[in-house]
Amino acid sequence: MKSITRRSFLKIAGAGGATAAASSLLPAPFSPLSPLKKGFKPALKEEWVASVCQQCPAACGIKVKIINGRAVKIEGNSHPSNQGRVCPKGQAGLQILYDPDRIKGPLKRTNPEKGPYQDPLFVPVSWEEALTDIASRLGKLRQEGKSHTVAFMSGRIQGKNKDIINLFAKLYGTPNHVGHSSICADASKLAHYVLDGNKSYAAYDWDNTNYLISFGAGFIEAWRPTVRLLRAYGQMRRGRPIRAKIVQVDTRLSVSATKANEWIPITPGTDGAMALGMAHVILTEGLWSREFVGDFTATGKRFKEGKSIAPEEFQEKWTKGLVDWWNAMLKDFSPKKAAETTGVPVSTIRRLAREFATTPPAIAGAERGAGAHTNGTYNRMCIHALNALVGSMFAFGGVMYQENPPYTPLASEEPYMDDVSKDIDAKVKTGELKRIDKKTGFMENFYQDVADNHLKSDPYKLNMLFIYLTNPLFSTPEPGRFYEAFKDIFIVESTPFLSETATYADYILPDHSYLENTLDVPIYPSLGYPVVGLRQPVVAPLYDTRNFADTLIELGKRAGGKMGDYFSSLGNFENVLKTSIKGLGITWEQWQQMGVWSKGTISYRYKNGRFYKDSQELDEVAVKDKLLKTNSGKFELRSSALEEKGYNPYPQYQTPNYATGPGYDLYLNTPKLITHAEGRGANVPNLQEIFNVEDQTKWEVKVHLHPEAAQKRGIKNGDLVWVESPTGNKIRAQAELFEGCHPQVVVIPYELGHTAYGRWARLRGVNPNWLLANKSDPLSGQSATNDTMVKVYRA
Ligand SMILES: Nc1nc2c(c(=O)[nH]1)N[C@H]1C(S)=C(S)[C@@H](COP(=O)(O)OP(=O)(O)OC[C@H]3O[C@@H](n4cnc5c(=O)[nH]c(N)nc54)[C@H](O)[C@@H]3O)O[C@H]1N2
Ligand SMILES: Nc1nc2c(c(=O)[nH]1)N[C@H]1C(S)=C(S)[C@@H](COP(=O)(O)OP(=O)(O)OC[C@H]3O[C@@H](n4cnc5c(=O)[nH]c(N)nc54)[C@H](O)[C@@H]3O)O[C@H]1N2
Ligand code: SF4
Ligand SMILES: [Mo]
Repeated sequence: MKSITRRSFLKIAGAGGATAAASSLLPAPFSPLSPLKKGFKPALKEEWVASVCQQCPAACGIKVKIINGRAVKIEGNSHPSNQGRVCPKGQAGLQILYDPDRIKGPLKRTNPEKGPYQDPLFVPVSWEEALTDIASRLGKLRQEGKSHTVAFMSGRIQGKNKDIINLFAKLYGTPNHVGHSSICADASKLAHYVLDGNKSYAAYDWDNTNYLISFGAGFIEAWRPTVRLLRAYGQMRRGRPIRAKIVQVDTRLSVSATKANEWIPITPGTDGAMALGMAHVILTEGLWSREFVGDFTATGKRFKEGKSIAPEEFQEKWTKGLVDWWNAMLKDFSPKKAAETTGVPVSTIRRLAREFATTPPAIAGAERGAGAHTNGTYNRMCIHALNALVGSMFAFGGVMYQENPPYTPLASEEPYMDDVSKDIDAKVKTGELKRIDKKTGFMENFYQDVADNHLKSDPYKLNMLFIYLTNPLFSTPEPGRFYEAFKDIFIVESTPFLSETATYADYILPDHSYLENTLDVPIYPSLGYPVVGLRQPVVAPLYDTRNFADTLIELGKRAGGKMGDYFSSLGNFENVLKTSIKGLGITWEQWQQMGVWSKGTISYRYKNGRFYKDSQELDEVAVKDKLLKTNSGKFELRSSALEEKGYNPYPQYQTPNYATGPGYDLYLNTPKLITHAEGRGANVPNLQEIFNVEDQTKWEVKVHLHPEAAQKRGIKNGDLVWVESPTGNKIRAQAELFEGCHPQVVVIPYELGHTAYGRWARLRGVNPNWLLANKSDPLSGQSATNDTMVKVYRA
């Protein structure tokens, strides 16, 4: 209401008309009447600038209203993903830009002691002084043969800045660019890779699907991209004659669950077992897609519980290993067994399996609820296998992958590698030199283990660490490990905010805030076709800050030698982007004006047993090349990729390796709410004002417990309780009794509990990560966020 009033007021004022009626609608303290009376002039210059949001990874297109050089309003731009909409986090972006606690220029630490209670005693320095010192330290370490002890840790890295970090690391001579993907959602990507050859999140044809079963993915509050999903939800439920059915499998009654047709509470970590039970039903009841999966060679044959099938009895089409999977895993995994494991009734598993298989096109989706467990990859494989059984891969209304944007590649760095960088590169390739995270097998990163490895000098100690858009002292399990580890590392932070990690920095070389920054931002897999937004400054930088990519390019130039030559040839980051977008066929000016480039169409489709590119049928070779990229070119239910590396190749259920002990009898769940802007939303007042729509809390978190669990412990609504975990840490907060908690689950939303960051975030609420044990899925490296058990008692 308020905004409408204000807007209509501006209209009237702009037209120079009477203002009394409009102004009387405004509450007194905000009334612009008085300045107007004193000769207030309507805006001199009013414009909209297109850019890209950074409050979460969804990369929505935004347009920002600028009046006389000041950003006053954020709205959605016409971008294919968000189509003119933004979520509350996107709206709140001005509070990032105009945050009074932003770091206003480079800072240097003067207190040599680092610790949770140590004031860094930062003093302002010039860019020149900071860069000269850092460049000389880098040079010295390199000369001493320690270039590999320099590392980068990065978080929300969206576009070509990733290439810049990787190029810097390669030319300088370190294998250590550790991204945060292993505390994010790597199990999903790996499950896709081992089954269908695509190491990627999937895209989904939401508008045309008729059935979604979501295993621990926050369909309309998290997952990604949130606004796209909110739009899809509207379309699925109201935008067409036949409504899609949505089933939310979750350990709590989330907003997504309340908005679904059904909420299926499940024992944490057992989603894979439920999916296996469903697969068993689909096969024994003959509900699989004959066109995608194939069929028995003889009529009348069936899958029967407990009975093996001979391989020659079944002729597969686009899957491979179905019979082996059935014999090894599925034949005995009856709905009864699935029910015992998951706590979901047999009749429900049966019914959902039947619905899923008979309501095409159907999607089995999942995210961190199923994946952030020690059995995360296998859980996700069981779920993703359902998509193959019903023929949803690349189908209309089904699951797809997304083409990458056709960027023009940057000049190859190979000719610019000198003896040091070549030597490091060779040692990494032969395995002689490990990364600091000691990632193995399929892992992309093993971020959460960096602290322990450094502390144990295994494989070595780090000397220098660059931090970009990540906050390990807050976001990791048992962050105390990082507080200990980072004491003796020389840290260069790029944050515009004094985060927990920044309090350990030796230098802060502050990045622009996102509304002052420049970056290409491709969307996550979602629409099925590539879209790249341009994040561009909507106002001139308020302070003495620099784009982190430009800071690195500058340090690269100062390295001299071949590395210096390479970075000099790049020039600056804007040039990098201008070169890259040539392949997109858009000019810089067009991109600036539109804020987005999009391919606009999905090329690849599957229909009735055949694959097509733009209606041209593909042969098996093309399918293997473009779509089912496994060794066999099939959806491998017996994964050759896993088998090659000596792992059990089947989608299967393994009991999670919960962190527990005597008396730890409740599972801890620390989900994201829609107001969660990664770990950065605690310092945004407008988001804190609406923080938790479920329990109506603002500026704090409560410990959610099922009333029965509370009663057993003598806990009443509003009591202060301790939550204690096997890490030895405990946190205290108010209890909120909620029937929407699984009776064995404690829910503490993730976002608050900062000891640093800014005046609004600091010392408000609790950070449940102090309770989480550092456990991981050995296949993907995914941090097992959901596998810690706790005890709860009255404080
Ligand atoms: N609002 C918001 N959205 C975001 C982000 C953000 O910062 N804010 N960040 C984005 C990022 S980086 C990511 S990785 C995605 C993650 O997206 P999601 O994975 O969807 O988000 P989470 O909240 O981590 O977990 C989802 C759900 O899993 C449930 N859950 C926990 N344990 C279990 C279990 O054992 N089984 C089942 N079935 N459910 C369980 C939780 O209750 C929660 O509802 O979100 C993205 N979208
Ligand atoms: N318990 C629990 N833990 C979780 C999750 C959960 O659901 N529950 N979710 C996990 C997931 S999915 C993810 S992706 C991670 C995210 O965790 P992180 O990768 O740590 O990301 P953030 O917490 O958002 O921290 C980003 C940091 O970057 C800095 N920063 C902010 N803006 C800018 C900028 O514009 N430029 C630069 N250079 N720096 C900036 C700030 O210091 C900020 O603290 O957390 C994980 N941790
Ligand atoms: S979904 Fe993410 S990118 Fe889109 S407006 Fe919300 S916070 Fe911004
Ligand atoms: Mo994430």
